[in-house]
Amino acid sequence: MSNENIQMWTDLKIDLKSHDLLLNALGPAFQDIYLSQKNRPAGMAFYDFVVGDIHGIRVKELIQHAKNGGKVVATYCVFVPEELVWAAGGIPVGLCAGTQFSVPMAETVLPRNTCALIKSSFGFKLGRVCPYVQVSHLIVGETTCDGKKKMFEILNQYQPVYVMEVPNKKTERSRNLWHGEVLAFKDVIEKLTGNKITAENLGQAIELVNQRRLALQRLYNLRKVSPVPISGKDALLAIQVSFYDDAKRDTQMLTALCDELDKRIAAGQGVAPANAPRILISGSPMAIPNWKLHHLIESSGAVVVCEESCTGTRFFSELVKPTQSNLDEQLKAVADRYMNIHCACFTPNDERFDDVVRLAKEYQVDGVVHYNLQFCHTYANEAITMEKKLEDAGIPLLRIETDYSDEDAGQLKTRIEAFLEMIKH
Ligand code: BJ8
Repeated sequence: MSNENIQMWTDLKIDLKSHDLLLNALGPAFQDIYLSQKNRPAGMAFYDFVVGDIHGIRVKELIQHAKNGGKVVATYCVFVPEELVWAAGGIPVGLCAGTQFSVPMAETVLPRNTCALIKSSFGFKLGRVCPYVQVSHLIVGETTCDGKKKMFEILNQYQPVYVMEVPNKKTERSRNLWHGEVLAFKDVIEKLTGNKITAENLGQAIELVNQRRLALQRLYNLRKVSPVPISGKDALLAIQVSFYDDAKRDTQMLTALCDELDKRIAAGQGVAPANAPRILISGSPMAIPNWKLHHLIESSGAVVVCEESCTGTRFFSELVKPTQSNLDEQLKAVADRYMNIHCACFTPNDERFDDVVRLAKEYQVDGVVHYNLQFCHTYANEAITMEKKLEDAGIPLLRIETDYSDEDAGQLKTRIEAFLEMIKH
């Protein structure tokens, strides 16, 4: 660890002792789960480097941005329209909330029967172990679920939080409400940054984020091929990094990775044998460093080829419709795009079930694993309907409910192996 980094973390009021423990745990886990994989694309070296310096270079960039008068806006959900932040000269950062490490810290305040994602994110602030939280000027939350929205009230006692109201239905009235929320968010961001959002800078921001979405679409399309040229773990890591890396650089690195995968496909080079079971994971998002389920599945001889989640297709499958016209229409296009994220917070949410059946066919999967974090009631309830829809489509489903700890890893592995056996026969 460089002295420069230690000074930077000290300036950010990081609890260095806890932070050391966090980084010391991450290194061996990454070695075991990622670096031990065989036959990885060379383009993954960039992502390995990013994780190897996870609290270093990018944090330095954000601090430099702040020193230049820029603002950093942290988010926990793909509903927050990042285009507005980029347009006003800010940098949006999707906060990671995927480690068990910070869960016990959160449990000193939050109810234990809260989902791991909420506890992990809150624990990061309480324990002062995340430089991305520390460097951000504003945290933007949303009302997607009760646990989150109540946690944001408490988080606001530690750091400024602004909450966007996400409607629960997809009616015209709800769309209008959401449109109003996007307009209000524009005012908040303009006030924070001191910069006006114009048709010109918003147009550029829409293009910037759309380009990254297109690169991710390309990556996912390449995973439809058999044998698949990249592991599910590596694809997951690439998308997790997209949440906080610079959007332009991210698009470039994704494009380079996809160019390499094209060559692999042309050479018939896969990461798993062509007959390895192909799995789609659907459900709760997996924030970095949550690699648990992918690792269990891929170390059991299958390969994950798609994620229907917010760290998957829901993050990039819809573009903002580019419009040459005025700011009002651009803001409307942004609002419309975000209303097409089929999160389980909506009722009804048939589009998500339709998506999973469609994706299962497009990616030629042998089975779907439905993943929901313990105490997440929206996804747990949708799993019931999902099971029925997939049964009707003749697609096997395994329902997994878990948290971030490794306590149930053995039991889950047994269930996954049994599921894969069933698929093979
Ligand atoms: S758009 S999925 S990122 S809300 S898992 S905290 S729902 S109790 S994460 Fe999500 Fe936005 Fe929806 Fe996507 Fe609550 Fe459930 Fe926890 Fe969740």
